[in-house]
Amino acid sequence: MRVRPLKTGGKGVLNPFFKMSGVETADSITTTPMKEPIIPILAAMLLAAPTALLKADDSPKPLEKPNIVYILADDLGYGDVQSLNPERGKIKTPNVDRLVSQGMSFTDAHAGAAVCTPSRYGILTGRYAWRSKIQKGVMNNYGPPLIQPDQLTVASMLKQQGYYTGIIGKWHLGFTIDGASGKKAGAAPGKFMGAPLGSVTHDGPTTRGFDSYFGFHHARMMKSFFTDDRVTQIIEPINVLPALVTRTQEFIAEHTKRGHPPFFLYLALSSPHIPIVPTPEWQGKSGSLGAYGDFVMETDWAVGQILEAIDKAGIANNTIVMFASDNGFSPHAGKKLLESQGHFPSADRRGYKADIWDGGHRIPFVVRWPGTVSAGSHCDQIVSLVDFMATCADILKVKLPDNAAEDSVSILPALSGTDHGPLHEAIVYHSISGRFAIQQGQWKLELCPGSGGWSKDPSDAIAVKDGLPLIQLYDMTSDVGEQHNMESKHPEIVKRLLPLLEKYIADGRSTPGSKEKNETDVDIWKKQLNDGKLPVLDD
Ligand SMILES: [Ca+2]
Repeated sequence: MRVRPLKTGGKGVLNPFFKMSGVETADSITTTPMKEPIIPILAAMLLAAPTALLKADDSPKPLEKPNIVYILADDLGYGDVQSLNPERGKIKTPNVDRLVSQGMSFTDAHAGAAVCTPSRYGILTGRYAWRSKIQKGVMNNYGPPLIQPDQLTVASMLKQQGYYTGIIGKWHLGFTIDGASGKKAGAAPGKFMGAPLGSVTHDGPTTRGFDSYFGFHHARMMKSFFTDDRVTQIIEPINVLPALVTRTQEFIAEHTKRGHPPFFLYLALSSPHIPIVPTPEWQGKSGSLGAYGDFVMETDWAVGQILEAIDKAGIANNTIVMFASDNGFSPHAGKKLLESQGHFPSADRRGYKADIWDGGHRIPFVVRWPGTVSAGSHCDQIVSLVDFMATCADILKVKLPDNAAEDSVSILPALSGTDHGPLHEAIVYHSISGRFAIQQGQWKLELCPGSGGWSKDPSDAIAVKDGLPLIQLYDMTSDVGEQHNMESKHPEIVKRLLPLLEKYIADGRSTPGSKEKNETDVDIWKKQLNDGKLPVLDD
């Protein structure tokens, strides 16, 4: 199922971590990978004096663990990256294109949900957000954190492995300000949405596995910038992206000094989400593509600055760089103008951010890891952003507990070119209104009659009014644009996929392991959005 490599670059050389798979895969989350050359020494030690391994002094020196830089764009469409959408993408993105040429790009990568909050929850926890309290929409204000205090995050897991963990940018997973939510947080109503200087949070990112935080909560409150647990700066939206870049450059320089532990940096960019505010030097740069085109170009510049900082620090060979977007292109960013200019931000897919159709949740996803990932390779495995946690655990040979990363599957076999067959049994998507879809191989079943989101061609309400079927089934190999509903032609597929989704919900997980509990009841049908109707399915 793989086409690789498209450009130069031979078969990837396996990272030494994978060559030592027989050495250590213990249950402990504190397992430490070791250098390959040590294996023969270890074997000799085992033969000569088995107890020697128990002495700390004789422990092998740990192999330097790869740094992990996860760059998350906000609302960047798959088709906004020119090299991924060469025919219908008109915005120049040379830096992300360079990353594509140096790493593996995924043609079928998806966010766990079609909007910010639940998508980010999935990235950091490896769990679909509809298992948490949030069943639709996003967090609109400050508020109690969605991630539970004792819940393992990818940051806390990596921290246990000796990583320094930092987040720069947008959180959008809830925290309270001085114990308060929303406007109670101190905003002057109608004037300034955000928390004033000096405001303190006691349940922010630094309580969820991150050693440091420099950023904001979400777009509407992006002026209030936190350093760790308090607001230390008020930054105008137009200056936010440059501020994130500067702080990231400093972070990389600081954390690559000799003797510093490996780091995980989660860089959640503010762009190209609204407010669309390119700086003066980028205004007009995309010509007829407007402010959004300019802002995507500035976002691409930001990625280039980060790659340059990594090169400058001399860590490129031991740093995994991942680049993704949290959901599809937002239609509020001016789709009419862009499409009139021949630029199609969802590429060949139907719909946009918020929708259950692919335009809502199919996103650009690129991984660069010299020595493991073949340069210029492409992968058509269906993968999810919720796979991040299991992938990191696999790289570090950590066994995750049953009550963590319940929906996360390691994509390491795809990255190292050793995958045979699908990584996921099936994958679940969720729209802004809480509509579900499940995809297994070519078949995608959607439990709603319309877009499930903002698109009106048709929206669910219009589809119900028009008497359209209350479910949609698409063959994503022959009908990638989701134009031909096959639900009546292939009831046997519906009968196969629906119980699988129901099982995933009931089991509290979609991966092997003990059954876990969701944090609330999950309403699979949302029949109030169907005028109270449920689909009639053949027995
Ligand atoms: Ca977003």
